[in-house]
Amino acid sequence: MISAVRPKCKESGHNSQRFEMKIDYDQLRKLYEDTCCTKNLQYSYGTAGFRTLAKDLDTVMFTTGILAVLRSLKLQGQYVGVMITASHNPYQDNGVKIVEPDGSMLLAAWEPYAMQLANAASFATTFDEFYAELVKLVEHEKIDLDTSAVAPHVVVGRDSRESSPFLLRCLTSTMASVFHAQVVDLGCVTTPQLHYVTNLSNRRQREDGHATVATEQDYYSFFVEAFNELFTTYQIEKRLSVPKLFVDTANGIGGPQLKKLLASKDWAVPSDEIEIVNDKSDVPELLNFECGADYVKTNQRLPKGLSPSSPDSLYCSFDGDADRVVFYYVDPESKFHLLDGDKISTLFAKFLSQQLELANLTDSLKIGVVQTAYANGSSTTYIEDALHCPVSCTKTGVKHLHHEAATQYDIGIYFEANGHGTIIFSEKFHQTIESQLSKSQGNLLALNTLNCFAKLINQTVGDAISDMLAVLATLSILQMAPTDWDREYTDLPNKLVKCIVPDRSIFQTTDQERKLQNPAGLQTKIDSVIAKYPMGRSFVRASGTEDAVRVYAECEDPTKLDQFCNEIVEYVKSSV
Ligand code: NG1
Ligand code: ZN
Repeated sequence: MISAVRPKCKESGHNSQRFEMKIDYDQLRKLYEDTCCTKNLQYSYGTAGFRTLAKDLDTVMFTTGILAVLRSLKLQGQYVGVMITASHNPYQDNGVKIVEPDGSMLLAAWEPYAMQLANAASFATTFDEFYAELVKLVEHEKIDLDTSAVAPHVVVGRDSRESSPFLLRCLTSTMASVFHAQVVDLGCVTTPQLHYVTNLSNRRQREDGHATVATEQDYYSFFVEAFNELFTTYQIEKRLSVPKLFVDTANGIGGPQLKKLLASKDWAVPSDEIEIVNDKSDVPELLNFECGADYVKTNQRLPKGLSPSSPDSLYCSFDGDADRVVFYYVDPESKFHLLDGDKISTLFAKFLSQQLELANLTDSLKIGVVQTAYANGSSTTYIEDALHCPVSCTKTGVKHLHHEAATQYDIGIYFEANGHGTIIFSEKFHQTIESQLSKSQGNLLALNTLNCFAKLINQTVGDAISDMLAVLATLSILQMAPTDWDREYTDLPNKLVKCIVPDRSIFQTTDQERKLQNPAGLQTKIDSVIAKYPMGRSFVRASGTEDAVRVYAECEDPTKLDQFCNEIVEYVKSSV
């Protein structure tokens, strides 16, 4: 351990005299050689962390484990989270991402470190080349590796993939043995549960020096209580406004976790009102296969395992790690209607604006909706013109939306059209509501509703389970059927296609990804196509998670949509 200090990395040419790596060099070397089998692959830490074929992730897991420990040491030993998941990707894939102590995504300034360390291990011909990179990072961030004073703390979780237990061993191999980290393994959890537990563990430690780490059980208790409180506040009989909700859990981890929540002794809604389908999380190859949020959103049809029942029934689909949810229903003419992330954010915006108005707080608390360019144009018009709420547009990627929602609004509602989103309530929101309630001032029902609703939302990250409960509560309070929700506005016909190009990195954008700067001249051509289609809007950007360029198009006339989109695609193809 601290005894075997490596003498200043002589072989790697690293010549710092100031710095000593107080870790077991030989042990680290042995684990590196045993674990890092995948070599010469370039890794990039994108919006979703690292994500690729599971068989290629051993090296990345090893270095990400080290980085999580360093992040915790940098933050005085606070709990840092690590989630092993590839979300909606097929079962052969896997991935990993680091979570900050407050439950948000890894600080952007540390993403390059994640890549440097992974690529150093991937391309190094000797262990010392990798070690030199590690030393450089530790020095640069001035991290004290003397764990006798502060031990690093890490919370790890994984979704239901078959490859995850092996990858977990690669991830944690050095944590305790080399860095003396306290590692809490949550086992199989949803991504939002990992975020929630990481946040709660740190809050407990900070607020009352609580030595025990939070658990999955805390999550169930908290959200069930919040749901029940909201229903009690409203004195609604504990029945949903829809006769039945079918939940497609994509054969992922959302299935078993939702079942645990519904089995909580305090859960009061009759069990026959919610039915879970596609819950075979123990059959690896079924994960996200012809089901789940991504499948339903992309194909705009019912997933496997569901057939139309009554038009009053509501359906929803989670993705594989349950951080996204989309809703839908089928009308009496058997037509499928999608209620996606845009519809969820507009429902919440309508409900919360009403409550703010009832509580007479519209002047003191600012509510707003944050979207990306993928939001349907009709939703933006509806929020601005019908709800009179401000709308912000950010780049794709939850961290951008999250940041805007947290910094610009007291109630910042953000959702990507694909169903990933949440609501951030500011400190001022909590103080204002608390102060009004303590003085018993104003409309107590509205104040209590706002208070309870804020608890029902997982503010650390988009959460399929918590968002689903919040939608059910909102529909019940507003006494809305799925058709009423859908009727608030009508989506413009739209299309999203993938274009495979030799090098997607040449597609550089500006204006929150709505305009291309490069390839030169392409945007002018796109603009000339858009001008031909009434209510036309289109943009092109390189995907951050796939080796492709995405083309989005929407226009008034559904019969012209394919032609509109194809014209843009042709210009994209001819520009490379
Ligand atoms: P990319 O591949 O960068 O378009 C996709 C989604 C994002 C987000 C990330 C995962 C679309 C169009 N894009 O990003 O919204 O969910 O994956 O973090 O759905
Ligand atoms: Zn996901």
